[in-house]
Amino acid sequence: RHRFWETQPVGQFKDLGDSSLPEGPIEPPTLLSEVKKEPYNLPALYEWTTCDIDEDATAAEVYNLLTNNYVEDDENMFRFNYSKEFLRWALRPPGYFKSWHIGVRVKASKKLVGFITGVPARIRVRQDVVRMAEVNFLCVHKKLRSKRLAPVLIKEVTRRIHLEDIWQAAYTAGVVLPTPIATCQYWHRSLNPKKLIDVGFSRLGARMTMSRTIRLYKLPASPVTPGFRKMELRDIPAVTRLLREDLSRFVVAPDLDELDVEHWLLPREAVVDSFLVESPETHEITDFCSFYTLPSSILNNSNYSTLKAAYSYYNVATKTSLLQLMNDALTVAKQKEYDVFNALDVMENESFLKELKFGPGDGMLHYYLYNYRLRNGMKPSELGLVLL
Ligand code: YNC
Ligand code: MG
Repeated sequence: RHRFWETQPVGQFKDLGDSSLPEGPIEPPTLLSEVKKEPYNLPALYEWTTCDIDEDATAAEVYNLLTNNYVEDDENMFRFNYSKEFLRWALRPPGYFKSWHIGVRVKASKKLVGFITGVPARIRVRQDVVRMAEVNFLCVHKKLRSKRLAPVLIKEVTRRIHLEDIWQAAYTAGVVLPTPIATCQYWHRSLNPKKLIDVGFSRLGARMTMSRTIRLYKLPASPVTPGFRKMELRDIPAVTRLLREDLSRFVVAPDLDELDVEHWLLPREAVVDSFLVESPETHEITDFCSFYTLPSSILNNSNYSTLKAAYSYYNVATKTSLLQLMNDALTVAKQKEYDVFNALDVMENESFLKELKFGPGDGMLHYYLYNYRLRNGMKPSELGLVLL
């Protein structure tokens, strides 16, 4: 059934109930000298390229490939529209490898038609902190689909990851592959219900009028928690302590140090937003919330071209209730004119989704590990990892 994935060191469907299989790496590392030195063969019309996303021209090519060919919803109404600045953030974390930003070009025209990336991360699985790659942005131009190019891209990124002596990876996909460690659901909280209904993202509820709907989703003009403010450079040590403590509760979570927190969580305009609560009395940092910005192109609508979406990222509540903290996050997202706030049912998120008027989305997000077996599936609430 999965001609490619059946050949890879991933949990296989046939092994799902087998409790005799050990948790941990499926295959041991090989000697670096045994890793293939040459890139995998592409069909004759295509060639490999390493994409330097810092170059404006290359960033524009990647941006255009993804804008026109990347992930769409099931009904082909919306397509992810990652910004260039977002891509630079996502692809250049501490210790990144340029060689893991891989493109495929048409030899004759040099047109970019394929892409895949990895970035390094330390991910903890139970007690075991593992050096991994986070693999993302796999994309093949619409005109070249179903030609088995994706397995070649995946094998090539795997080879280049192995060359850095890394043997495990984490990734998410909307499709079911062998085999998910967890299956999560997106929930959506309307901030601009009129636009969401106009573009077909949501529908007017039964026995609801537009004005009642607008009132239903109304938020305060500003956050209500005393001491709620934007995260700054000086907050990195306190935020790192708060996050490390919180993430220790999950079965799978990133192992973040201060450099990671500076990169992944220090606010960047229209890329990532982070807020915290500083106690007005003790000046202690007690709570933290964050979201990233990922607009979607609206396909075939004459009034609107983009949906401005915020995605819940890492949140920690110790003194403030998570409910109030997330209502403040919704409030700042509304102030910043986002149309919708999205969240997965990972971590503690279930505890606020219904109460804060999120509605379940259609379509699932499956989480995977490469070359690492986890014996039983995990509940979304046991996952402490958000990939972009
Ligand atoms: C997918 N999303 O099952 P089998 S998510 C992984 N992730 O293989 P072809 C995928 N595999 O089943 P197409 C996949 N989608 O026969 C399909 N596959 O074993 C598998 N869409 O290849 C599929 N981006 O080239 C099948 O298919 C084989 O032309 C078929 O290309 C697929 O970034 C794709 O959704 C996704 O651009 C490139 O449809 C194309 O359809 C496309 O004939 C729109 O491929 C955009 C889109 C995917 C977003 C993402 C995470 C990717 C993870 C890849 C796996 C990483 C493994 C770890 C590697 C490092 C290891 C170390 C160390
Ligand atoms: Mg293909």
